[in-house]
Amino acid sequence: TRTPTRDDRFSFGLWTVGWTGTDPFGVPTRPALEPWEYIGKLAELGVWGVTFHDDDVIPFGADEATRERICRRVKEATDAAGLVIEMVTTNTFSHPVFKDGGLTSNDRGVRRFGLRKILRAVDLAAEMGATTFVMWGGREGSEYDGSKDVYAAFERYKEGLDTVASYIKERKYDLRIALEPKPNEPRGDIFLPTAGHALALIAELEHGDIVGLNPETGHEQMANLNYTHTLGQALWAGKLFHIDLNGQRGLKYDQDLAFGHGDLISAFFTVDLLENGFPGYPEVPGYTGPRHFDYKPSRTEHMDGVWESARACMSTYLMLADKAAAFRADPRVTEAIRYAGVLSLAEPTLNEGESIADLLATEDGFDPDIAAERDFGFVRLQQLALEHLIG
Ligand code: 3MF
Ligand code: MG
Ligand code: MG
Ligand code: MG
Repeated sequence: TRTPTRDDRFSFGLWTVGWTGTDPFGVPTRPALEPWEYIGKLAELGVWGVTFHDDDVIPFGADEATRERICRRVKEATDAAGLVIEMVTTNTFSHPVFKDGGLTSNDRGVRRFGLRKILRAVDLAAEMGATTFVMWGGREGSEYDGSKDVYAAFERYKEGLDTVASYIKERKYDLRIALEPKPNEPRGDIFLPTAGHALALIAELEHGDIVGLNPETGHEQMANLNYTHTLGQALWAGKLFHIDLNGQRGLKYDQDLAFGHGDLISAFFTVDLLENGFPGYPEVPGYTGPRHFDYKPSRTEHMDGVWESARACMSTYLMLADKAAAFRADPRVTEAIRYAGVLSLAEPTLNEGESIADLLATEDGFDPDIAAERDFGFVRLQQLALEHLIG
């Protein structure tokens, strides 16, 4: 197995390795370390960057002096370790004040407080040199339909996002917002349950040009969706600003397993897309951002197991990248892809300059019954992928 290096651009949320094992049914199973201890250890593992929520490093409600002191210490630690702080985000879900949301709470005072907290985190992100500002609205939603005016909620979501985006522009920060969709948990239903919902909201924004997506493997899979398709559509839309890689086994609570420990075939094609882009469009730049992990080291593990699991995320990614490269280079795969017609999907359906009338007038000698006899060989292609994956 390859050892990760900075060139692989792996990054981890401090809240991932920093998770002490608290869940709705149990207390912590591991100690909490200081932010700089995680930073040093991650650097040793070959990680390139770290990310965090404001509250992961600055205690909620800390005074200005404490905030300053901690921020300086975190920045010094990452600089000393040679790590990049590539993304910073806000926590608008832990404190009870956010129990009905931050930007879409029914309580206007809470919304104003939430917006101030987010704007301050934007300043923090810029100060730390981050280029992405993720917004996961985990408490934006409801349990009961009668409790929320959905029209108003989207008005307020739009107002909030446009306020944050216009602040970034006004301050001339080199920052882009990445919305993180999730269908449920902790709310019964969360607004922006899928990447598609988030793209639809972005299209309605005034400052949507600097707003994109941060799709998480498990979040899409919790909605029974195909994560690789989500990444593909986000890339096509020019909106794949950031990613949260992890593992999820089917329709359950948010498992946040190590990357690859959920649906392995899906993980293979996720890595294939991230590393090799679209087969029919070699000129289209694929994803160039950080390979960011958002997972939870299972609460059964000691601290050693925490580092083991962080290493597992990276090494699985690298193994899959090698296998995807071998898959793409295999002449049998090239032939199966040709046979399957994968590349011909890149050809426009209309001829250049052809009018709709021309299309309607020609039959091209096309016989649907003959075309219906075509074999695509998709199963053979998939089996070749599997051979590369586990063979
Ligand atoms: C929850 C998440 C969040 C977000 C985080 C970063 C706590 O399911 O995935 O992690 O990723 O807020 O934006
Ligand atoms: Mg998550
Ligand atoms: Mg998750
Ligand atoms: Mg996430």
